[in-house]
Amino acid sequence: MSETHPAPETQAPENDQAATYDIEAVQTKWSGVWDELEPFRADDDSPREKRYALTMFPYPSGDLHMGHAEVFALHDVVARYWWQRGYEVLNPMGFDSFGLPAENAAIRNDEHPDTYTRANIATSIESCKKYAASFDWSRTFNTSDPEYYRWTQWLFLEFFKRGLAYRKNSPVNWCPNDQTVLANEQVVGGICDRCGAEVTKKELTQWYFKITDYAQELLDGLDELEDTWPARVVTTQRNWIGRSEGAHVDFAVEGREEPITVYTTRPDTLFGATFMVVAADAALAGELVTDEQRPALDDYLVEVRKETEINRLSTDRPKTGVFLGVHATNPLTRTSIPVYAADYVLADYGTGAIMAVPGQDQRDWEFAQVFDLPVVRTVQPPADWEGEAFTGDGPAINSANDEIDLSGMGVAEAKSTTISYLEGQGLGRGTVNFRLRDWLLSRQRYWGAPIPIIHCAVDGEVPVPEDQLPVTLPMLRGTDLKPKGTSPLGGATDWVNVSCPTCGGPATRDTDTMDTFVDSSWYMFRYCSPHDDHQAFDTAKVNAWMPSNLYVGGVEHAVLHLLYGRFFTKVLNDMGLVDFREPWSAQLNQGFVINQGKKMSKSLGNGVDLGDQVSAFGVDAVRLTLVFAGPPEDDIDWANMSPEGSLRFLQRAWRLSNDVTSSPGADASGGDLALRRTTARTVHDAAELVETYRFNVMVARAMELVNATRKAIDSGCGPADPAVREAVEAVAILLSLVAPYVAEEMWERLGHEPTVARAGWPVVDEALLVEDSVTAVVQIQGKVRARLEVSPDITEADLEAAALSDEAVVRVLDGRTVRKVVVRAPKLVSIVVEA
Ligand code: ANZ
Repeated sequence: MSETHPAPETQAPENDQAATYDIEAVQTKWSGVWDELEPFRADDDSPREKRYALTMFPYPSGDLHMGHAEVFALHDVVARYWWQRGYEVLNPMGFDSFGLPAENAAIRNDEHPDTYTRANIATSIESCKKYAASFDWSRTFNTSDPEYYRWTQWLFLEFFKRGLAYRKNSPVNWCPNDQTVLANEQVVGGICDRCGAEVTKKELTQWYFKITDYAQELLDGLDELEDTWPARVVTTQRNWIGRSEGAHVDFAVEGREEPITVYTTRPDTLFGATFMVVAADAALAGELVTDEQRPALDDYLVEVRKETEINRLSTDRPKTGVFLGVHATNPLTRTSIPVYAADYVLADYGTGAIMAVPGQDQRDWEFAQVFDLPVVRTVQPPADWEGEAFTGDGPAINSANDEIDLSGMGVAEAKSTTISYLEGQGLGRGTVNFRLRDWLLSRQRYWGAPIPIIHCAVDGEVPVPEDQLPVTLPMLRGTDLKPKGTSPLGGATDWVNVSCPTCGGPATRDTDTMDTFVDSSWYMFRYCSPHDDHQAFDTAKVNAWMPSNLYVGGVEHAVLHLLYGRFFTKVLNDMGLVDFREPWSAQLNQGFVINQGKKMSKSLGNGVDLGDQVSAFGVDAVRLTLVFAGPPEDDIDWANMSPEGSLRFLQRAWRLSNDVTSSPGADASGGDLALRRTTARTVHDAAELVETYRFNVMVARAMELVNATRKAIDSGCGPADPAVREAVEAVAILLSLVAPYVAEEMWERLGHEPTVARAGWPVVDEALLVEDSVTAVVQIQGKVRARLEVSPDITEADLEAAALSDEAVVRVLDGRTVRKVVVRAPKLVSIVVEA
């Protein structure tokens, strides 16, 4: 690709410092050339080593914005660098095209969501191409295409067959605005993360993926990602999975056969359990309550159902609850303790019931104050302790009976002693608990992949036979799609009513659709064989390309998408369909593009339009500005950026390519040594800087090289020196990672065939990296008196001699007697003289 041909005749006049290139003309010219050459088409059969550069595919909500511009520019540095280093690079792009915005737009405009989706996708692709993102467009797809969601449905059925997709009735998160259920991951602080409405609870039968089966493994897998994933993503996932170690303890209930089992992380405090609390909305509360107390519980439940989870767990709310009319027995103190129902215990965590230890748990303490219940401390607080519940470590007190004595033990020892005792007595057992819940995947909305299940009165939940996939969406549009609490698909009766695949009797289709996070949990596999119509993906190809070597995207996906994709990968590995268990080896999170210190928003009127920026400064200058702004993880305040300055730099770099007068292929070995060293050092460091994601520093170094080359042309070796050509070619290749249009233009002016994107990384002559002199400092009485240029391997004796014979040193010594000379070759000579 880098064969040479004579330099074009259209060169600008030498040293014409005012010459500039025509941005529009350059962009149009090279877009056409790249369309023809397709330099970024990934070849499955290439003998080169493979690299997979993945960036999170967008939701097609309109045209590209500054956020896309940033992430694509950063991501492209790495993808293009890998090509230059000789890898075969898979860098695909597609669209996560199911979801609510298209559906809401369809209702507004009385059209089909597909119309809106397709129009946006076409605009986005055109903009991506103009933006010169190095995606392989031959592999693109949309998750809303039946050719794609056919396989989403197939995967759902595979999960179903393995017991990993199931239906259950339970209280779920309900968004009253979007009229659909939400996964726990989609509720942030009690608020719907899509529309901002307050989320309530509703009792519904819904589909779940059994992600909890993989809780421990999802946690363990993080260990191997620790060095290559952003620390905050790893920590967020760990916390979300939320492993805790504790015990299940059984409390016998007076007048009832089954005990109440609680989950506790503090079995050591069991002697201090003076009452019990059951989640008011757990089935257990209804089972335990006496007839006398039932009306009180029912009244209370009405209040509880209005509360968000976040409020229920908050520590600074007055405690409320209802006595259930029953008592249980503390298995260690053997005393009778009352059982309450309250909202601060959640129905779907642990067992939905707790032993309350007011001496050691603040919420229990507060509850005990309201209901006037006894407090028994079981851990001795420090002497100066003035607080309420003491949650720290300390010696156990009040913790003995005739069989077990914890007195004086610290928390850890008391825990394990208690667990052994309970296990021996059959009263409890040590256990591990996870905060992670199963993934609620069904949605009561139209624009998603239909759940491929048929409900039959005789055969129950029957999978749609594989040869009948995909179950395509029935044609609904406009107001038919209005949310009404149940899925709009229910209204398409012709579509809903089918015969049972097993018995042939009357049956109905499941009318829910899958959460869009199901679509995006496996898209990275599909890119490896995107048009395969026999299978979801080709295992051999996936194993050849994956795991992906870098995943670039927003930190907002730390839990949802990144956890679900990891879960899918583990299941697919268990199915024998992929030979790895983590899909993304390394990850980079970009910051936000903000303006005037604030998030861009319509209401603040501080939005920056990408199209306007590109029109004013060109694609290259916008990309360069975004990459040069700072470390990729940091936010970029556009108000502080200077795309004008970026453009000026690019023009300066371009002018260099006009000045070179040596021929392509000229031997640089006899060229100006200083410039050759600068070029070699820059290229060498640039590689390391890209590999460690310090792209901004790489750009700064390219800028320095441009300045050094300009100096060499104007006042040093002149434009004919082959070292100048070597430097300018290096500049073009470095710029090809960031500013592809101007880099291509330079490359052509330097007499090469397109494309610079595949020219290959410049070969660095290692000898040029060796410094041939270092500066040695000579001090007399601690004061620097001279600097000597010496060889890096000078001996101590030679360095001492050189220092003592230096003119400035001789002058300062002025004949005084030297008492001591300390030599640290090659950098320092320190001379001490008689006072
Ligand atoms: C007694 C105890 C004493 C507790 C003590 C804590 C401190 P993590 O670490 O988050 O797993 N708990 C158990 N199930 C609950 C539920 N469904 N709703 C609300 N709280 C629940 O928390 C486990 C602790 O949270 C358990 O340990 C239990 O209170 C409470 F000094 O048991 B503990």
